[in-house]
Amino acid sequence: MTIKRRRANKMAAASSRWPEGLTLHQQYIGPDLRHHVLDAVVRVLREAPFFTPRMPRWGTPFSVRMTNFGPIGWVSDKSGYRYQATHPETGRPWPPMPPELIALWEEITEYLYPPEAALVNFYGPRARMGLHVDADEEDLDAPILSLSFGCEAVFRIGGRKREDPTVSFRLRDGDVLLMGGKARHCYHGVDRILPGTGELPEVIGAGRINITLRRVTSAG
Ligand code: MD6
Ligand code: FE
Repeated sequence: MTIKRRRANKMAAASSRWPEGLTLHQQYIGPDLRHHVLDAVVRVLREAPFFTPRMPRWGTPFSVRMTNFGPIGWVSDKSGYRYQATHPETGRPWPPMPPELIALWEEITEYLYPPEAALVNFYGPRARMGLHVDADEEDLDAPILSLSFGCEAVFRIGGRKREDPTVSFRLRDGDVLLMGGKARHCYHGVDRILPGTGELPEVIGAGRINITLRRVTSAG
């Protein structure tokens, strides 16, 4: 299984469609870190429960539910996408970013400044995320670091234009995806998750958790 997985990954990486600056670290998160991070997610939910983001203007709900850690968090509603310091429903500040996540960011990105937002996405069995580019950050040089837990996801990434050719691969429990360089500006999304392929703590529910760590403001 591992060999097959590595080969698939190599093949994807060798593909001309694999964006420069995209690195998949498969099964990077060991059991201890996994435990700490998922524990932190369970705790965050008591203070900052999942909310349902909505599309700007029309207010169509996302199928993915969200919450955040850190001084600022990403939200979306009829008035648009943005970062803000408080939960859109409780009005309270987001819980602090767990130190383990800051350490992981430093270890993998080697970026000079720490992350300010950790967006936690929960995918139930039927949730997906359409093709998008993350562009609400002021610091667009900073990479985005993405962590996956629970069920497998079919992740797709293309180029700077929506119609550019794409490459797809699975994101599995414990995988860490680094999106830097050119990849930072590429369209990407989650086509679907594969129900029954992974476990999460019962209070979270069945599905997938994705955490993206982001530097938002331009420092210095
Ligand atoms: C997800 N991730 O994996 C959705 N964005 O559930 C993202 O949209 C994403 O994984 C920027 C960088 C990495 C990502
Ligand atoms: Fe994204």
